[in-house]
Amino acid sequence: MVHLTGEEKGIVTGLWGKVNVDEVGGEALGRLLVVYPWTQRFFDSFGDLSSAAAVMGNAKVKAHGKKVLDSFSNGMKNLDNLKGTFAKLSELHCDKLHVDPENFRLLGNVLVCVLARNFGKDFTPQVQAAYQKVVVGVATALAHKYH
Ligand code: HEG
Repeated sequence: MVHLTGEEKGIVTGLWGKVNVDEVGGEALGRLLVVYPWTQRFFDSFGDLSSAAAVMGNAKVKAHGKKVLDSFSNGMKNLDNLKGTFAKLSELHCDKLHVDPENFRLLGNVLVCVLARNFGKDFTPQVQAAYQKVVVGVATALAHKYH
């Protein structure tokens, strides 16, 4: 299990307060679908995903990205209990959605890229290190109930 120091928790929650959750979720999910196109197979009801521009402008991608990031935000408030926080969602993604947990890791890294882009020079290596721990922690928690 990942462990964040008190300082890292402060870094992560401090920056998260400035994140535009409505935008960043859609941006991260959209980029996941563009950069790793095989992930589109989970979203065949989302309509036009035929080009990068179509994906990034797709309203369903934006809405689902927001839903995912809201859930991620909930994890940020429960950094000491990620496995408990994501237990139900882990079961859902395994049993009902059949999402390969590797995709959680890919999305986490894409999210770090989006944060780096949005925060520019404020996204120092120290900030990145703290966030990488969080995204690994969330991905591990989401994979925890897989069988
Ligand atoms: Mg998942 C639904 C959270 C990564 C594919 N995802 C959901 C829902 C939440 C969620 C909260 C709604 C659950 C519900 O309806 O009760 N997802 C979530 C998180 C993360 C994640 C927190 C990672 C940080 N999801 C993820 C990835 C994929 C995926 C990487 C596939 C590449 N999620 C997926 C699909 C659905 C959800 C296909 C159902 C979408 C729908 O049809 O509404």
